[in-house]
Formats: sequence, structure tokens, C-alpha cells
Amino acid sequence: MNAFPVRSSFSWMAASTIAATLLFMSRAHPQCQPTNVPSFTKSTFTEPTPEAMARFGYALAVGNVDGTSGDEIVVGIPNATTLDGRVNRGQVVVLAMDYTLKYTIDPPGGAGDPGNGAMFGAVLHVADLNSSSPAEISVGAPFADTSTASDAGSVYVYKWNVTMIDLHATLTHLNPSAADEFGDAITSGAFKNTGSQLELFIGVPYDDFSGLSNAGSVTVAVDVMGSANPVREEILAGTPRSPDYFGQGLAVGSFGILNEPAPHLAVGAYYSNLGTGAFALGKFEVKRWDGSVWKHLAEQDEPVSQKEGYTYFGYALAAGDFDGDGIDDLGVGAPHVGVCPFHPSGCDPGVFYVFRGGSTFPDVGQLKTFVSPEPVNPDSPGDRLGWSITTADVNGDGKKDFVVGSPFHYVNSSGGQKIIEAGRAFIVFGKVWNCGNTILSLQEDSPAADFYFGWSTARAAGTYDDVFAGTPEADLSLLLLAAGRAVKVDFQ
Ligand SMILES: [Ca+2]
Ligand SMILES: [Ca+2]
Ligand SMILES: [Ca+2]
Ligand SMILES: [Ca+2]
Repeated sequence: MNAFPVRSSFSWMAASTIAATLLFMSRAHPQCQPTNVPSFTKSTFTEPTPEAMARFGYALAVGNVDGTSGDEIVVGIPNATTLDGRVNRGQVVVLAMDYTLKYTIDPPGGAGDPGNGAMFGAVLHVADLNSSSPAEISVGAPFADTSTASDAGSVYVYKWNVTMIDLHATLTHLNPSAADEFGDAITSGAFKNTGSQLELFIGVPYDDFSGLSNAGSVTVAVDVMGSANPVREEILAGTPRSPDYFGQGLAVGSFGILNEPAPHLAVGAYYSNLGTGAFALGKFEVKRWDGSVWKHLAEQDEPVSQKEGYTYFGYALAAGDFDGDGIDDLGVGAPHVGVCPFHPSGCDPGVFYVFRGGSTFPDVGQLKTFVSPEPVNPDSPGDRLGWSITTADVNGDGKKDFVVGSPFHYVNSSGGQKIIEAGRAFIVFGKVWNCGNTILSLQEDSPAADFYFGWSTARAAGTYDDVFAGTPEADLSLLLLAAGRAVKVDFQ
């Protein structure tokens, strides 16, 4: 995980009422009906008792996690003071859909205590891991200290237990060492399907082994809910190298690779040089469980930016059927494409790619490339499109839409000034593959510099899925700097 950027100055811009803008990129094609862009309302919510510098909204997830039938909103506050008064330890809150507080989850004490500065809640994953409603909450604390190693990282799995949300398991790396950051990414999938139990996949991008510093790995926790101490396995890159940071981006999908039964696991390695000697090209790899080993199927490096390096290709991944052909497609963020000072149109605007699922996946001949539809601001230190990615079907047409965060993007103030690093999120609407895609640009109603809207994104299922985006450095008042907030975009 990258350290949170230090803000250079504090500023508070007047509230802007700029509406979200629609941008169309169209090409003639007989199947290309106009995209239905539904109407939506935005509402903003905060921690019920906000705390300065706590960074509410750094991570978001939505799902039914308790005994009531509806969904809850799960929000990470990785720099929160916990109930025992310890500062900067991290916390997770579970909110009802009306934003009232339902539960507060503090990191555990005792043997599983992650220590201060653990960033408990920096990463969240909500999924029903045991095919028994409700869903479980997995909380990453990538800077947790284990008994033997500082900042090795831990993941805590919580389950609903009649009246409360209880800690079920504390997971660490099989061989924790300092600064591994176990828990920088978390996802799940049914690869072994032992009793309908999902496996939990945990990225360890700064794992060191065999003399390879920061090669990275993925830990698989098998039958997570069947035991408080689940079996753990390790997935390595096809050819582990230093420093690949393998394991930062994770996505599970069924990508249609020829002769390779689904599901498939895509793993990002955003710093990989692929052994070329070039600097940090970035790649993703594709794996599956073949009954005895986690088999390496394919890999793909950053495809189109003249191999400029330092693109962070693979930093974020998400899977879904974008074009509606029944096969999952892979969205890949490369938020640092456009390296200073070589890039003519500004630094680090970022690029978002969609690789089409199919027999030849991943295939640069079946690739869509999206840049920000807003002009890049040459004064900006970088928009970083592709920093966060979530799939959702916000217009209910059966094609997954990608919600792509660009948290360092400027927005325009009502006076026409560019508000640096206020943040935007873009929704790229799914469409038949050869059709042009529609992009919806979202921003906060009251954007301000260095707030980072779009740092995190999440989806709530519905007839039209709703979208959530976090603004973790939002100041709520002069006394509540960087308390953070989040926005729900309710599509109708
Ligand atoms: Ca519920
Ligand atoms: Ca469950
Ligand atoms: Ca598809
Ligand atoms: Ca859609």
C-alpha cells in the first residue's frame, strides 16, 4: 500500500453545485443502441461521531452482514482512535442504509492485537463465505504487527452471531516478516468448493522469500468459516521476481480462457519489470486451481504506453461481464501511466483498460483503453485514473459497468478554477464490444482540494445497482480535518 499523500496545503473551496457531466464516445454500429443512463441522487454521509484525521471512507463495502434482511454499509476508518482510547489504530463501523450506526468493530486485543498504526480497516471485503446468510466481513490491517514481525499485516474475519458481529479468525502470513503488508488486497471465490466454502485470497505484495525482496505473494485461506484457524496456502508468480509487488490487485472471474475451466484468479504485480531490465512495467497474471496446484495460465504486461515504466499497471483489478456476452471481462487500472516529466499532457493521468474475456484472454487485440474524459490538468500532480475499480450494473441492462476512481483528479469550481485532487469517479457503461462506451463523471457536491473522492468505491445490489465512493481526506470543519466522508449514488 502506498502511504497516504501528505497534503501540501489546506484550502476550503466554496461549495460547488456542478452537476455530474455526461460524456459520450460514440461510433456507428448497428447493435449500438444508446446507453440508458439512469437518473440518480447523491447523498453524503460521515462517521456518526467524526474524528479528525481518522479517514472515514478509506475503504467501503456493502452487503447484508447481520440478522436484518437489508444491506449494511461497512466503512473503514484506518486512522481512528479506538474505543479503548488508543490513537491511530483503526476501526470499522457498520451503518444502516439511513447512515445510523449499527456496530463498531475495534481491532482485537490480546494475541491478535495489531498494535498502533496497523491501519485496521484500510481494506475491506464483504462476501458470504459459507453459503449461509448473512455475509462475513474481512478486514485488512496491512500494517499490523505480529508477535514476530512489525507491519507484517493481518486480516480479521468477522461473522454475525445472533446479536452481534464477532471475530471468527485472525489470519496472518504463513511466514510473517517485517513490512510484508499481508492484507493489502482481499477477495474471495469458489475454486475448491469444499462444502460450498469460498476461499479467501489475501494479497501480500511486499512478501520477501528466496532472497527476492518484495516479490509478493497471495495467501489462500481454505474453508475459512469451517475453522478458526483455516488452512493457508500460497500462490506465487509464475516467475517470482524482485520487486514485483505481486498481490496488490486481485479479481476473480470466469474469463473464458481456452481449455482452462473457470473460475480464474487475476493477480496484479504493479511493479514488475518482467525480467526485462526495464523499470516497473507492471503486469497481471491469471491462475486457477487445477485439483493439485495453483496453475499459472497467462500473464499480461502494460500494453500500450510505449513501455514507459512506472505505470502501476495492475494496481487495481475488477472482473465482470462488461459487454454482455456471458464471459467475464477484466478491468485493469494503471493509475500512473504518464510519467513526469516525459508525458506531454501532464503527470500520471492514469489509464483504465478492459480486457475482453474469451478463448484468447488476455489479448491486446481485444482491449479497450479509457483515459479521463476530462482534460488532464497540466498543473496537477496526477489524476490517477484506475486507482480503485468496482463492477456494478447501475442501469440494469445486464452488462456490468465499471466504477473507476480517479482520486487525484481536479474538479472545476463554480468560478471555473481547477480544484486540485478533489477527486472524481467515472462510470464506464458496459456495451456490446464494438460499440462506443458512455462515461458518467461523478464528483462531490462540495468538492475541495486534497479530499480524494474516489479513493475507494463499492457497489450495492439493486434493480439498478447503487454506487458508493469514499472521500477519506475530506475536512468536515476546521476542527475535523481529514475526518473523511462518503457518497452514495442512488441510481433509479
Ligand atoms: Ca442486514
Ligand atoms: Ca455467511
Ligand atoms: Ca464479456
Ligand atoms: Ca450496465
